[in-house]
Amino acid sequence: MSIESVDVSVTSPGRNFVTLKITTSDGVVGWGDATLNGRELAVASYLSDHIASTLIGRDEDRIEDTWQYLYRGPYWRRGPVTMAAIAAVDMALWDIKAKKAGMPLYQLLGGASRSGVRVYAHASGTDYQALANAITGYQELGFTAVRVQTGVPGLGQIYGVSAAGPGVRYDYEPAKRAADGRAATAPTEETWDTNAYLAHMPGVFDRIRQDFGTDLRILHDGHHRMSPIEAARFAKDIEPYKLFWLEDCTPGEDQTALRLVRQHSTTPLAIGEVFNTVYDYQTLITERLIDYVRSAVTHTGGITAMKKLLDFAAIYGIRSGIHGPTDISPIGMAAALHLDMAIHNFGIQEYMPHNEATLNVFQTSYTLDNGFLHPGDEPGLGVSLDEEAAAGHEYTKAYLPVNRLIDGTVHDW
Ligand code: EZ4
Ligand code: CO
Repeated sequence: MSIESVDVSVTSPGRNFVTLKITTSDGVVGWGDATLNGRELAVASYLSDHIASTLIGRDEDRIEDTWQYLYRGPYWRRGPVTMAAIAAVDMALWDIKAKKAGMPLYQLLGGASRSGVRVYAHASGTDYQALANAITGYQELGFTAVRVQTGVPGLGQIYGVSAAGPGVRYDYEPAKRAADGRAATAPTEETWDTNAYLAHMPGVFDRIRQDFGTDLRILHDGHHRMSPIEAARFAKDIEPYKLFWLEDCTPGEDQTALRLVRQHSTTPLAIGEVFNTVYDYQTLITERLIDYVRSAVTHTGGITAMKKLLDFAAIYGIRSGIHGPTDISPIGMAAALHLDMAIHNFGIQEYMPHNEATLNVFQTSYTLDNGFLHPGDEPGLGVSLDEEAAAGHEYTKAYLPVNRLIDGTVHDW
């Protein structure tokens, strides 16, 4: 049998998603996620203009060969656009193979290493009380791990903090359309002050430990905003609060920055949501500078590449913490859950529930039970796109924000 058609669709049920559909000559359909937040059409074009025709007639069973063909073949390698496109093809081919085998994908990856996947939820609030209410709400739902982000006095809207009031938990969406809901023409801009942040956050973690005790797994995301020495001091300052991890404390390109942080602190470190190949981790893993790999399956070349990356990390005692924000479609989320089930060195999985409109467009079979997700036992990934429903949501350009320091200097967002 062979690949008969390759179709790319872009839909926007509240936010944009790029989906790849591969159909074989005997009618088996595989789905892949190629969503790259704020740069969706670049990946859609890479797939439809450059990749699709090269796949027609290929043997759908040759997943490794197809991966190498798309990675090594075109000469130009790596980068988020290329690797998201390869990821979508890879996911779709694994979906097809598992459907043909009549098994959920995690069975083909070695079978279940656990009964469910522990997830962390996103608790945020513009002030401490709103944050504490959100944490309590998640605990009541059965979650055992939360990422905590809060407003910083003197700053306005910042990354990771829901603009809505207390009680609303599931609504953080950084990619912004225009105020009237139509296509944006440029990113919004936010203001940042690292000194204010560094002064404020340790007290927040202190209050959380006082109010919620030692059992709660606390995660926090620094969104690449600290210099190496700032991050080292921060990681040391928050050591008493025993975080599960500190994420993205320094800019992602600078692997050796984390040597300095490591020298000064035992706060566990996670990084990698903007990475796209194992080479972004080479120094980090071999020098044991991190504790968790944060890549998204969608942005790091798919299941084939992620399995190798996580096996490599396992040799160094490093665990998974796969990226799972709402800009990963339910297809990319399912791919993550099958890997999470199968690998030995699973750490934790990020989980931000998709909105109702998204879940009307994508049919999912994963389930949430008391803070643990399970990918379900349908053959394949267990997720599909309702193409008719998807066609009702036209692509609407949205951008991630741009970030500036108080004096106007462009800073990492
Ligand atoms: O800002 O996915 O840990 N999660 C995050 C995310 C990212 C978005 C960017 O598209 O930092 O919320
Ligand atoms: Co992050």
